Order: sequence, then C-alpha cells, then structure tokens
Amino acid sequence: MKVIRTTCAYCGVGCGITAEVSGDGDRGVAIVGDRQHPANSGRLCSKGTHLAETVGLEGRLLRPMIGQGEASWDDALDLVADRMSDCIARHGPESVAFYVSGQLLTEDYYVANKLMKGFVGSGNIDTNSRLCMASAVAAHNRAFGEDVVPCSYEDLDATDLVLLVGSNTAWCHPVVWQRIEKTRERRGTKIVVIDPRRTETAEQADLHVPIAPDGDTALFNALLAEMNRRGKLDPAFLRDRVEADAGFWDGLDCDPGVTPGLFAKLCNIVAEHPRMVTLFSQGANQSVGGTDKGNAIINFHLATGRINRIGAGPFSITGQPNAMGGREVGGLANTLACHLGFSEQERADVSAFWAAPNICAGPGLKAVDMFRAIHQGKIRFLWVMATNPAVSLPDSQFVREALSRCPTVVVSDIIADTDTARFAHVRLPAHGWGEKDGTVTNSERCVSRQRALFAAPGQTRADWKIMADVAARMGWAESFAWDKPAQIFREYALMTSLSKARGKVLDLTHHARLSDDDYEAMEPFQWGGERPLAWRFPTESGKARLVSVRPPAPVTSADFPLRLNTARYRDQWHTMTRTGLSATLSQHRPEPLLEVHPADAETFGLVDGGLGRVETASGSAVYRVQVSTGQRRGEVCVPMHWTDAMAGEGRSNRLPSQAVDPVSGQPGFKNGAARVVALSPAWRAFVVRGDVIAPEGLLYWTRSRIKAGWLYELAGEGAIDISALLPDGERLEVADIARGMRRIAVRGEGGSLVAAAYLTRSGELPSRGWVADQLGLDEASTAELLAGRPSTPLPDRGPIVCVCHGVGEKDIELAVNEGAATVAEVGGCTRAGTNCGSCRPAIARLLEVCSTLEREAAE
Ligand SMILES: Nc1nc2c(c(=O)[nH]1)N[C@H]1C(S)=C(S)[C@@H](COP(=O)(O)OP(=O)(O)OC[C@H]3O[C@@H](n4cnc5c(=O)[nH]c(N)nc54)[C@H](O)[C@@H]3O)O[C@H]1N2
Ligand SMILES: Nc1nc2c(c(=O)[nH]1)N[C@H]1C(S)=C(S)[C@@H](COP(=O)(O)OP(=O)(O)OC[C@H]3O[C@@H](n4cnc5c(=O)[nH]c(N)nc54)[C@H](O)[C@@H]3O)O[C@H]1N2
Ligand code: SF4
Ligand SMILES: [Mo]
Repeated sequence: MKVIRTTCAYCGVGCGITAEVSGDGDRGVAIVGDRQHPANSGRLCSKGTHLAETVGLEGRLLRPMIGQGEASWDDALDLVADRMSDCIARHGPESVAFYVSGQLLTEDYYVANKLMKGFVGSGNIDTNSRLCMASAVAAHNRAFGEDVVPCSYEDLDATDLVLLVGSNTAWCHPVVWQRIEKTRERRGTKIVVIDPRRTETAEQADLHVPIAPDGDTALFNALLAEMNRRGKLDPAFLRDRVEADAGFWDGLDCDPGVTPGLFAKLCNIVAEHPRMVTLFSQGANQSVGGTDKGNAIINFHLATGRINRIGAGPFSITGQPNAMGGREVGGLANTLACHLGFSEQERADVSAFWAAPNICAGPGLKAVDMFRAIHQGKIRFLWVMATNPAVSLPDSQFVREALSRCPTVVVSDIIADTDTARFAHVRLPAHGWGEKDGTVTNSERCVSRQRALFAAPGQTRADWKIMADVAARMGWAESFAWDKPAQIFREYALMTSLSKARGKVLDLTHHARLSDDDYEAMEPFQWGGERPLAWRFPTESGKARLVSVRPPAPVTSADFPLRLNTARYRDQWHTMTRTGLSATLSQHRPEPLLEVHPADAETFGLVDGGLGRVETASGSAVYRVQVSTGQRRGEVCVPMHWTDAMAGEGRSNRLPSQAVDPVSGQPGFKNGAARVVALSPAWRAFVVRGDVIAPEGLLYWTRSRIKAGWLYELAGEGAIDISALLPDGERLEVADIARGMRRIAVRGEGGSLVAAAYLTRSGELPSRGWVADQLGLDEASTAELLAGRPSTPLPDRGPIVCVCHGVGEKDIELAVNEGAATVAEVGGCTRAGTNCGSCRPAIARLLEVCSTLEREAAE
C-alpha cells in the first residue's frame, strides 16, 4: 500500500485526492478527498469519488499507431517530425497548427507553446479553453489589463450573497456548491441563480431568475443603473481605482428582460448584500456576446466596489482541471506566453528567454478559425492533444470534413477509438491521469501537483516528452532537453520574470529554484495571493476599466423558431471517453435527453420517453424526450456529451453554428436556432452484451456502461433482425409475431448470460436494471430472462438518484412517505446522499415535490 496525494482528473475546482495504491501492478486504487487540500478539505463529488472505476486499461491506446498499424516510437516520432518539417519548408510555419487542451498539465502546455511559438514560428496553437474560458479571459484583459481572477474560494466562505450566472454549480462544480451551502448554513448567505433553465442549482436557490437566453448583459446593465439610482455605488473606489469608457453611464439603462416584480426582488437582494460574489461560467462565456457579459458582471462589481474585499468579487470559474495553467503559459493563440502579448519588445524578450530561432510574428488562429483554415487547405499539419474536436467544436460535420481533408493529422490521446482519432494518420499514446506527473492550476489560481499512481502502461509516454522528442528530431534538441517535469516547471516559473517585469500579477519566480525534491513534495500554492488586484490593477494607468457593453441583437428565424441550449450532466465528463466507462456514473443519465417545456411538447407532438429530432441549419441529432417544466417555453436543451462512439445520432455538436464572440472567438453554444420533430419509430428494443458494437442504419441507438458490459437502447423503422446484434451461444427465444415482440437470451459456457435482446413494436419493454444485472451471471431461469424480470418481483427503484449507494427516486419517495422530512433524514433511511453528496440537491428537489403533492392533496 502506497499513499499518494494528487489532484482530481476532472473539473476546475481542483480537489485534492489521497490515493491508496495497492502497488501490486493491478491498478487498484482507493480514492478519498485530501483533507489538507485548500480546494476541498476532504470533499469529493461523484466523479472524483468514482475515479477508480475509470483508470483501468479498457479502451486505452497503448502503442503508437500509424494508420491502422502498430508502429515503434522511433518510426512514429520520425514521421511526425518529418511531416512537420516538410510542411514548414514547403508551406511556411502558418501551415502548421496544434490544438491542445485544459486537460494537459502545465508542463505539457508549456512545451507545446514553446515549440509552436518559438521554434515552428507560428502562433497557431489554440486550446479547447477557447470553447470554455476565452470570453472570461477577454473580459479580464479588458477590465483589469491581465487575465487575473480576482477572487478565492475563501471568498465563498465569507460572502452574504452568491449570484450564479450561467452556472449549474451543483452539477458541474459540486464541491464549490457544497462549500457555498456550508456558508449558507453558517451565515445565512443568499443564493441567486440566473439561468434560463430551472436546474438543480436553481431549485436550491433563494431566487431563480429564468432569463431569456443571452439576456445577461441587459440584466446587469439594468441592475447597475438601478444601484446608481439607489445610491449604492462606491464613489471613492470609482474615483481612485477605476476609469470608464466615454459614455459608459449613459448606456446603462436597458430593459432588464425580466418581469418588474422579479427585477425588483433581485435589486433588493443585491442592494442589501454588498458582500457579494458573482460566480459565472458557460451560460456567460459560451455566447456570441460572451465577452460583453463578462464585462457587464465585472462592471457591476467595480462600480459598486464589490471587489478586492473579503467575500466580494466577480469570479469566473474554470471548467477543466488545468484550464488556468494553459492560460498562464500561453496556450491560447492570442497570448504569446506568460500573460504577454505580441509587441516587438515582448516578442524579443520571449525569443531571448527561449533562445528561440523562429519567434512567431503575431497571434495565431483561434479554434474555430483554425479549423476553417484546415478546411481551406491553409493549415496542412494538425496535432491534436487531449481534446476531441470532432465532438466538441461547433458544426462538427464541418470539423470532420476539415479533419478528413488535412494531409497530416496527429492525435495524442489516452483512448484508442475516439471520434477524432478516427481521422488521425498518427496516434500517439499518452500517459493518462494516474500516470501523469506535473502541475495543474485551478479556478482560484492554486497550483497543485498531479502525481503518478501507477507505472505507465504499454508504451505510453508523457505528453511533454512526446513533444520534446519531436522537437529534438527537428533539430532543437538542446532547447527541449528535459528529462523530468520539475525541470520544465522551473523553466516556466523563471519565465514569469518576464510578466513580473511588466508589472503583471503572474509571478512564480520564487519557485524557479525549487529542487527536484521540493517539486516532489510541493504543497498547493496560490499565485497572486487571495486578492491579487488589491493594490493595483495591471493596466497602464493602474486603474481598472468600466467597459461599455451592449446586449446582442435577438436572433429570430421562421424556419428555426426554438432556442437551443446545450449543457452538461452531473456524472458525465465531456465526450465520455473516461466517465462513460463507469457503470456507477452511467446510471444517472444513461441516455441523452431533449428537455422541452410541456406546452412545446404538445405543439410539436413530443411525448415524454419518446424520441425527438432537433434540427438546425447545420445538422440534426436524435434524443430521448424529457418533458420538463424546468425549461422555458420556446427553448430546448440537449447534453453535449454523446459521441459517434457512444450513440447513433445523439451527437449534439452537429447542431451549433460556427458563430463566435467577436472579441474572444468563443462559440455561442448556448443559444442556437432550432426546430424539433417528433419521431415515431416502428420498433424499440434494448440489448445487453459484454462488448462494443456499432449498429448501423437505425433511427436511434445509444450505449451505456453496466457492470459486466453495455446496455444498448435502439429504435428504428422497417424490419429489424434483432438476433443479428447478438453474439454466438445457446439461444433461448420467445416471439409474438402479431405484436412484434421478440425476446432472446444467449447463454455461454457454464450457462452464464452473455447477451439478451428485447424488442417490441407496440408494447412495453422490461425495465433495464434487473436484466443488466444478470449479464455474466447464471442465476436467472430462462423464464425469468425472457420475462425480463425475476419471478419474485423486486421493488421498482425508479431512476437512480444516488449513484454511490444505488438509491432510486422511488426509494426516496418511500422514505418521505414514511416520514423523512429532510435530506439528512432521507440519508438516514436510504443512505442516499451520505457519501459524495452530489445527489443532495436532487434529494432536496424530491422532498420539495413530495411536500407540494401532500399540500395539494390536503387542500
Ligand atoms: N459533471 C460535469 N462537470 C463538469 C464538466 C462536465 O463535463 N461534467 N465539465 C467542466 C467544464 S470544462 C466546464 S467549462 C464547466 C461548465 O460548467 P457550467 O457552466 O455550470 O455548465 P453548463 O451545463 O455547460 O452550463 C451552465 C448553464 O448555463 C445556462 N445558460 C444557457 N444559456 C444561458 C444564458 O444566456 N444566460 C445564463 N445566465 N445562463 C445560460 C444553461 O442552462 C446551463 O444550466 O463544468 C466543468 N465540470
Ligand atoms: N455544445 C457544446 N459543446 C461544447 C461545450 C458545451 O457546453 N456545449 N463545452 C465546451 C467546453 S467548455 C469544453 S472544455 C470542451 C471539452 O471538449 P473536449 O476537450 O473535446 O472533451 P474531452 O472529452 O474532455 O476530451 C479530452 C480528450 O483527451 C483525452 N485525454 C484525457 N487525458 C489525456 C491526457 O492526459 N493526455 C492526452 N493526450 N489525452 C488525454 C480523452 O481521452 C479525450 O479524448 O467542449 C466544448 N464543447
Ligand atoms: S468537484 Fe468533483 S470533479 Fe471537480 S475536482 Fe472536485 S472531485 Fe473532481
Ligand atoms: Mo470547459
């Protein structure tokens, strides 16, 4: 047993983990929260808690591949270096691009940036943070003169009001959510959620403001104008620390976009609580007016002096574990390195620091433009690292066309078959979480170590090492001659002397002399301190700027009358390459849902549990319908997670257009124009089997992880031979041709169930849970298997709410009927919510629903 302290693989909360590794080489690990880590003090959410389920070798890319053939590292690296050199020689440095990720470590990111901007000689490195934080970065730069988050998590412990703007915190940053809840318990902090949807976060708020999509800028302008009328500005702060765009104060009076009653409530809460943190996330950033939204929020905090004080400030929360580290080193195409720009002097300084032969001339292409340039044949060599753009970029059919046209696509990933890897000429196997060794920076600028838990499997290598080896082959061995991440970290830390010298906040120079042992033992530390802008804003004048912002013009389209929102699920991470492997996590939302208001469902003939297709000018995708009063009328919402590897038609990024924010280049993922069509498949079926299949020609299919394999949901038109989807073995079958019912169970050696299929044309299908549990076992009788349920029926638990303890909605309702009245009491009866706590908002919601029903019944 070895105990290793590391950092969670997933979100930007950056929780510390204490891992107990069995050490016998079987990749067994027990994971608990690190009590000493400042980000989480021991707490973990469902994704962090179940990390151990996703560190197996299933699906891993374990050796370099050239085309479909295994290759040696030498051959693969030679090929990548030759192709890149050749491309530069023939078409110039701008014909080469890297598309990287906030899931790289800072050390990896640093090497990628150095190689591209100093040696290849182009600015064409951009990151998936473009889809994620770019608008917040641009807003920080405009207001503060530097991309600095002015808050710390400790502000959440000391605040009286938390405004959550476009953030489903309870699902996407659950440990931050739990921290806010603790503060509420302690000091009665108010929570306001500004989100078009009534999310589980919104349900727990003191006030939910269901604004129209992209209504944030108008709302914040109107709010500031009202605070001005009420005398709630901070004149001294405005005089000493802030300057305003000309005409700033004249342009504020906007229609707030919500009812006068609701607006008054919001204004009252805000006026009464000067200690206010505004936490904002993708509902703000992912918009064609995203930068303006960020500045509208920051303007409000600057003008009211609600910044640089304990418990107050505009807090852009990051998504990925190392989104912030990427922003530091220069992973975005419009930053040179270490928060520097591209002026003559900055380029000269960076060039000298790196001893770079080919410092780039200026900024490179931002992600969406980068893929346009690939499509046009201007970029001819692309290296993708730790991101899955064929799924996550908008208009993904276009992205796929671009990838298929690109003469060289190199993909560094940990998984063999991702949607993007299908376009790769060369695939390079990287270390994954659990093998990686380096640092990440979280939302509050806290740098923590990720440490290796296991020996690297197969021939996998560290991302930085792969790049350094390619650089060496291109003739730059000396400049990339590290043999451990500590050396890279020191070089990066030293490089921040350049930002420091320019009066910037980013300064890690005191870590530049860390010994290897110090690096090994590094404790989490926060650059910039708790309130990094307290003394001076890093602008030329030293003052912050109030930026005039205008609400974007509303978009309407007769062909596409609905607004399309895309969002995340509590227990899935992005393109599901890792969380999709966990049976526990897959229980919460096994299929992609189209959430639609009941009135719209009726208009368009959609039924709850049926199928619906969403269509936009870019493409279409198919989902399971969920009728929900949490949606506003005229708006639908779909998840971003499903890929071609996981589903037939459920990949959402076929839908968004390439429209981006003009300042930040971030796509407007949250407000597209769409229409919906109800589907009535001729047949529906589900299949369980141990391995992965990819059915073709169906209206709809998805797969989700179950304990011993996969559960497939299928639907289609016309004829279907469901037996063709099953493996060989002893087959037992019942059929009712008239009703179009067919059920098949396949037993393997020893009688264990190796697969089963249930098809119907007009009837019901058995519930999935029991059948899924039988896979790989020989316990059920043939009659039971064909019935799809045990002879002594099990209680129906309903949809699973608590994945840690497998507790369903019905279990919780039962507990409530028996008298449980609080989340804690439900936990006492059922254990739900007593482990990671990610489901506690859902339990609270169910309690609310049950008590409303009771009240109504009593009346
Ligand atoms: N479970 C889980 N957690 C994650 C991730 C994950 O994949 N799964 N990913 C991580 C990453 S990289 C990121 S970036 C974060 C994202 O974290 P969040 O930003 O919280 O996640 P989203 O669900 O994308 O969007 C948040 C909300 O914005 C709302 N919204 C849409 N349009 C508007 C609007 O115009 N105005 C306002 N105010 N709100 C709007 C949506 O309805 C949605 O509820 O999560 C991180 N954490
Ligand atoms: N419609 C819509 N689209 C969105 C969003 C949205 O809200 N709506 N959100 C956007 C946002 S905020 C984000 S952050 C992106 C995320 O989108 P992506 O970055 O495309 O999503 P991931 O699934 O996290 O992709 C990470 C890839 O890297 C691999 N990987 C994991 N660890 C490592 C490693 O250490 N090294 C290497 N080389 N590979 C590794 C994984 O297997 C996976 O293939 O999606 C964006 N797209
Ligand atoms: S909140 Fe959850 S996913 Fe995010 S870092 Fe913490 S444990 Fe990991
Ligand atoms: Mo993100």
